[in-house]
Amino acid sequence: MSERTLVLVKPDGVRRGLVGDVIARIERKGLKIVALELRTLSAETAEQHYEEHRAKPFFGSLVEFITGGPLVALVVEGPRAVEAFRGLAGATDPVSAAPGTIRGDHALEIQENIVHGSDSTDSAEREIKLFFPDLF
Ligand code: RTP
Ligand code: MG
Repeated sequence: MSERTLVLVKPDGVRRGLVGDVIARIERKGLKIVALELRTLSAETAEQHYEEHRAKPFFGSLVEFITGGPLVALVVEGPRAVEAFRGLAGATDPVSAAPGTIRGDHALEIQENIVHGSDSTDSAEREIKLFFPDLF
């Protein structure tokens, strides 16, 4: 059964020229890209996207970071795509992320960790609606 997940190449990833690397890993894994857009998020969209973290101490900083430059949003499809992309991304903290993962290979800072991937099929549906309302 195929499912969809929302992937973001965050502004640090775009700034550092890592869009191609992330897309290559998605394609090499066999996942399919069904939507892709370069855009700069408004604070409102960023706050909605990261709603679950609203009460966390890093929320303000996270919103500032994610709106601080263009990002690339993708909808990625395939068997267990949510889990498959989380595997490609690696652990949230890039220092702990395994070498061979996107975060493990490219980052050291917990906030500037290159990519986002939905954490469940419910989150994926909510996030895809927010970024690509016309896709459903
Ligand atoms: P994401 O939502 O971006 O895919 O990352 P994730 O599921 O692996 O991690 P999550 O707990 O959802 O955190 C969302 C993003 O917030 C930033 N963060 N900063 N300063 C901090 O302690 C801290 N913790 C998390 C990261 O950019 C993380 O990806
Ligand atoms: Mg998350």
